[in-house]
Amino acid sequence: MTRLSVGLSITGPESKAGQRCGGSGRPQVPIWCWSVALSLIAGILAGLPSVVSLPTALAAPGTPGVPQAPTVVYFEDFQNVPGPSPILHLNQYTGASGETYTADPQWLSNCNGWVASELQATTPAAQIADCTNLQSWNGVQQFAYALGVFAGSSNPAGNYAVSAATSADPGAGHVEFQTVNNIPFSSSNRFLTFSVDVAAGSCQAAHPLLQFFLLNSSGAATAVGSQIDGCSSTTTATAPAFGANGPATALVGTYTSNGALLFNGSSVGVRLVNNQASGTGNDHAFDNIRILDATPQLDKSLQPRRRSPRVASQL
Ligand SMILES: [Ca+2]
Repeated sequence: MTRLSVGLSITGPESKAGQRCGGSGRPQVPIWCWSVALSLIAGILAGLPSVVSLPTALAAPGTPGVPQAPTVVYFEDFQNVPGPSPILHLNQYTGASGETYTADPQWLSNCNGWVASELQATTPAAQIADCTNLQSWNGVQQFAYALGVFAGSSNPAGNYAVSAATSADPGAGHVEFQTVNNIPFSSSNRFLTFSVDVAAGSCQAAHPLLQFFLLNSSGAATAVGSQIDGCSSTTTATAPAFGANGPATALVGTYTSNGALLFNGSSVGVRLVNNQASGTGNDHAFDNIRILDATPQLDKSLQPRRRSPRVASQL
């Protein structure tokens, strides 16, 4: 903690003896100094309107020493499906606020990009063909279940998440998720960041390497924070036996960016790029994407709050 010492002194016109009010080495402030100071304050106040309007605080009331939770600017949980059927690809899904999404072709094929749940069919022909086998499709459904467990859902089987099970090499640097249109956001000078829930398996092989970007009003992308290793969580969640698979345990976590972007503009978008080229491993699913307003707030207080003139108080 940085501690600052704040001194209070009164300065005013020089006395006839050439000494300044509050000058160094004076143990007490003379009465005439107080008179001069009060006269000056009265003069200033006389020129002010009777009611002074203070600017509205931009942040919540302070809780010194206790960081406040960020404000959620945008949230997508992929639950706004019409039902278990049809099974949608990410670019066919529309969020509750009307938001739509897209991805590069590599992340809309080969068992990637399905908005999946255990409520859906266990043996759908199109998904089995896309995933190359039944076990991989059912594994995608179990990832969604594990993310539901992790998020505390009372019905994990009803949780939908986006699959990224890579039945082929996707190549590095392709877009795995992106908002089609920016989300309206009218504030300025705000620090924005994001978080995402990820479930990952096959972590003995290649790890998902996820880099998030924020898009400004003109579509320019800026990386926010460091690349996320989707296998770096130490938390696990288990989906019970389902379809052709036995119980499946995934590494699960909420990954919050370690950076924030000072943002100005009228709208903001999100882009997720996977920098892992391999499909040997790189098996995951994602859910609960949030854009967060993490603008820092400075709380200040003086201790003690009241002091005599020229006596320091700690800020
Ligand atoms: Ca969900």
